[in-house]
Order: sequence, then C-alpha cells, then structure tokens
Amino acid sequence: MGMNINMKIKGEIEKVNGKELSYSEFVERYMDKNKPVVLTGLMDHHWRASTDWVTPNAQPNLQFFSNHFGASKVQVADCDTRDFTDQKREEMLVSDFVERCLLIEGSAVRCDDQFGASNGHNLYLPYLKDWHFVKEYPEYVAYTTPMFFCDDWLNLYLDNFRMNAYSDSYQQNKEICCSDYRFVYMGVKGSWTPLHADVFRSYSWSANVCGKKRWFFLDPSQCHLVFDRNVKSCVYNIFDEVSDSKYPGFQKAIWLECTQEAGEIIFVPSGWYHQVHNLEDTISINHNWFNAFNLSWVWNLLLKDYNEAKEYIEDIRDICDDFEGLCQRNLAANTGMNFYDFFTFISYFSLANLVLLCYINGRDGSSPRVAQHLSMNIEFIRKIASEMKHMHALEGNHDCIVDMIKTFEDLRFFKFCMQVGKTYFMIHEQSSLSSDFESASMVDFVDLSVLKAHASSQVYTPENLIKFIDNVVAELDNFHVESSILSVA
Ligand SMILES: O=C(O)CCC(=O)C(=O)O
Repeated sequence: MGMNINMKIKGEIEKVNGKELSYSEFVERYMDKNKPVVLTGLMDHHWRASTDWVTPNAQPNLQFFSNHFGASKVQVADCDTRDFTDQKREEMLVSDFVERCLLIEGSAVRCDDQFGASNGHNLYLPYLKDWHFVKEYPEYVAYTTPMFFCDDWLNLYLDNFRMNAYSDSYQQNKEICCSDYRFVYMGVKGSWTPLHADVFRSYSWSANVCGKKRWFFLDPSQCHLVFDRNVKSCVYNIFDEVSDSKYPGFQKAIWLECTQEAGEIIFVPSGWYHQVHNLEDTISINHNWFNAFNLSWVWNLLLKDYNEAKEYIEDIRDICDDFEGLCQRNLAANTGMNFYDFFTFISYFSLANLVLLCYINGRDGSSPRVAQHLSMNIEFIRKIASEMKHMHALEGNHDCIVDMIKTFEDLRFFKFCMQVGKTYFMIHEQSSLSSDFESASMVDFVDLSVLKAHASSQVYTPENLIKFIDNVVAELDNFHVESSILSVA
C-alpha cells in the first residue's frame, strides 16, 4: 500500500497567511469561488485547545483528555474496517479510546506507512470522529471560530432550533447527532478518512491543534470520475487497487494535495471530494457550515437526494397512503434534512435578516456593510425559494410551516436574531455591538406594523415566502443598497 502510481496530482492547495487576509478577500478569492485554501497564523492567539490538549513535545495530551473528558461517549472509527461507504464505528468512552491509543503507541508493530491501512497487527487504528465537543462542554471554550468562518447559518440555527422538527419518531435517535456540526477529531498516526464530500455539501474548516494531515482533493467538476457507471458507488480509498472496469473515469481524475501542519486551518469548499490521512498523532477541530454563498449547493443536493429517494420507492407508490410524506421521511433519514426542514430554515433566516435590516434602517442605515450583507442574504434566499417554487417543492402542503408573526414573538427567535446580528457586526464592524443593539428588545428591532401590514404572515409554500419577503422589502426604503456579492466582500 502506498501512493497510487497512476494518480495524477496537479499541485498543492494554496497557503496564505490568514493575518494578512481581509474578510472581503477571503470571500472573493475562496468562499465565493468555492476554492480551497490553507490559512496560517490564525491559531496562535491562545486557544485553550492548543495549550491544554497538547504536551510540551507537541503530542496529543491523552492524559488530559482522560482526566477531564474521560466519561464522554464518542464515536471511534476502526480505520482498517470498511462499513458501506464509511469505516466501522464503535461508541466508547474517551478514557477507553485513550487506552487504545496508548496500546498502539506501545506496540512495536505500529504502522510506518504514512498512508496507513492494513498494518499487520491485531490492534486496529482508532480514530475518534465527530465529537460534539462544544455542545458537550459549552463552558470550557476550547477555541474561538476564526472570523472567516463565522457566517455559519447551520450552527447558528441549530444553537436555537432543531432540524427534523417534522419527524418526531426520527427525532430521538438524531437528538445528539444533529445537535450541531462542530467537531473534534483525534487520531493516531496512520488513521485516515475515506474519500467523501461533506454533509449537505456544506463548507468545512479544519484546524490542526497538533499533528499533521495529508489531504487529497478533487474539484467538483471532476467528481463523476470517482463514481461507477451508474453514479451510485464512489471510490472508497484512492490508494486501493481501483478497478478500471468498475470506475472507468478514475485514472483520469486530477488531484490537488496538501500537507497541513499544526496551527494551520484548511478551508474545504462545497462539493470537493477529499481523502485525509493523519501523518502523525493528530487532533483537529472541524466545523461544517453554509451561508448565502453555498446555499444553492445544499438545495441542489436535497433535490438530487429527493429524486433518488422517490425513484427508490416508485414501485410502492400506488399502495402508499402518503407517498410524498414517505419520500420526505426517507430524505430526512438519509440526508439529515428534508424539504420541510430546509424550507423552515430559510424562512427563519429570511425573517431574521429582514428584522435586522429593519433595525439598521431605523437607525439611518448606520452600518452599511452589515445592511449590504443582510440584503444579499435575503436576495440569495429569495432565489432559492424561486427555485423551490419552480420544482413544485411543498406543492400541496396544507400545514403552515412558519407563522412569521408568531415566530417573531418567540423568545428563541429573538435570541437567534441577536446572534445573527452580532455575527455580522463582528465581521464587518470588528466590534461586538453598539450597546443599544445589545439592550434592544424585539419591538425595538422592527416596527411590528411592517410585518402585520401584510394580509398573511403564514408561510406554507415558497410562493408565500417570496411574497412575504417582497412585501417587507417594499416597506424598507433603503433596500436598494447595493447587494451584490462584491459589495459585501
Ligand atoms: O480530518 C479528517 O480525517 C477528515 C476531515 C474531513 O473530512 C472534513 O473536514 O470534511
């Protein structure tokens, strides 16, 4: 096992000093262009993770984890065993994971091949993945999210609301797993992650607290090359013998690679397939997120997965009481959200952005860059709502998905609005917030009559949402602020 000799590597991912990059440059060069980048210099401002979690000789401080977080239950992948498209996982205590790592460390037959895999001994390579550390230890504050990655609708939303609100039975087992998309990863040298694109086709960022990773990336325009003829199964390990007859495009794929050192953060754009190898014992922090720039990726994935879910059960359509409902339940189970979840999500974001825009508007447009960003968000959401409308998504839905007035009066929504507002003030004004924002109440935020002026605040379908947005926007005399991407940037 080793480097696949036929693999074509085009080059390295660009590395940039994050301290010399402005937010608008990051947006323009990477987020909007959907291009990966490695950012240096963003982690040297005293993250607790970088001190507590690392020994003086730059190794994971396993003892610290055992002592402080030993009782946490986590998912540990066995990197030598495949389970469908992923590795076999086992739930265990952090203290047991630490014990396994120490066993590997003490083992003379430790894998020396940097690209890991089968290592001849009977101790498997343990890789702790997807630990919801922030959710579990909110008081500990292991790190702060770098400003470039703060426009994170996914985690802002999940801090206040739930996904899959429409499927109660499904809710229970997803309670923890969908609570947020902020993770800690910890793996021994040789542990790895198979080829994949990220959940929801979100962006991700991954910061190496200690250790070193090797990444292999495939541009989304080439992704069909790692699939079989039916576009059903994807190559699992790019360093395996990959069958030409099963994956006829594989040899044509052109890869980008990158070695990520401790203290470096990689930005993984939407839809890029990637495979990752720990070249040393490594701890990393990893978030998935999306915002206006990649919202269409999320919607397109949902649409594709919905069509597949529908096709899969087409033959039972006639005997099904609620065929559409079943498709949506399957979509939620397979993809992690369905049309209802996504539509609720964009409706809440529309309302939050409109409320904040009303607030700024009422203060003589005092924060033009924040206002531009909010306007852009609304414009992008509206665009997705129009696409949903054209695809007849939620057509025939008889349940009110969001009542804008009721939502507006919900305390959770107020907290959510404050967090969204704080995020944009922090990004664009480099300040937390003016004190009047901090002490504002919802009624200060927006003149309720603006919302109530409209015949219906009840949103059932994308048409309703578009109408609601258009009505509120018509009331806002400063909406003509330039809302193109580059004006935000
Ligand atoms: O670090 C890893 O092993 C995997 C990380 C990853 O795949 C991601 O950030 O999407």
